[in-house]
Amino acid sequence: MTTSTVETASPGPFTLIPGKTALIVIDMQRDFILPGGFGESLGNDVDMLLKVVPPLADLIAAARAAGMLVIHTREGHVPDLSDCPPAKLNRGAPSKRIGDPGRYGRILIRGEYGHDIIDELAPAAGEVVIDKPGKGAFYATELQQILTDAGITQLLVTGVTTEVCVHTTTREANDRGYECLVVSDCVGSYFPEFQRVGLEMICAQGGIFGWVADSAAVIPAIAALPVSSEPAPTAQR
Ligand code: TIU
Repeated sequence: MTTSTVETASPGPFTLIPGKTALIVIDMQRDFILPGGFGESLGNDVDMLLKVVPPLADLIAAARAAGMLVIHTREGHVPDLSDCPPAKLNRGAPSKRIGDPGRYGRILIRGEYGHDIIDELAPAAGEVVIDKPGKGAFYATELQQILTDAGITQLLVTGVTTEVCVHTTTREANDRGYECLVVSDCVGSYFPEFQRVGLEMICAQGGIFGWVADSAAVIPAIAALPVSSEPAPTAQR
């Protein structure tokens, strides 16, 4: 089997295994990325997340070209909020709460415009989209079954935010035995300090949660993989 290695990953080289690696793109939704959405209602500067979009678009394109499984996630809730615990709904003092009307429809509600993924990173036909009520992509979703069915053992982790949904998902994946490489310029935080420390925490202690490398290192490694001939899993949308 022809593998490909990201030599400059921290804490050490990360070898991509063709057919066993998936790209997961976490919560690149209008509600987090665009002004007027949930992220901004929490008091955050959403400009911090926009810079993730160009390198992530390039990474997704490389993964698609290699025939790699690409999985998108969306954080949100059903319209009656029955899947949103009061502890999440009532936390903090946002200017708008989950379910309130916002610039892009009801905030973080499935089916609303703001809940969907930004146009620049729209899922391609047939790509998996996981709707998740929590911060982690494994909690109360079909993700683990999809990965098992596809024979995936490694995840390239991207999306927002680094210290919240990216971290929670990486930790969940690590506990389930997946090897995770977090792509540093393809994850974003509203807080520069959290971005820096969040990435350090992933690969500290010999890679306690996984590996970290930037897209300039990961994209050529993906391009060097043989193109997978496996059929893409059925769309979940
Ligand atoms: N997707 C995700 O990270 N959800 C959040 O609520 N992130 C925050 O940083 N608030």
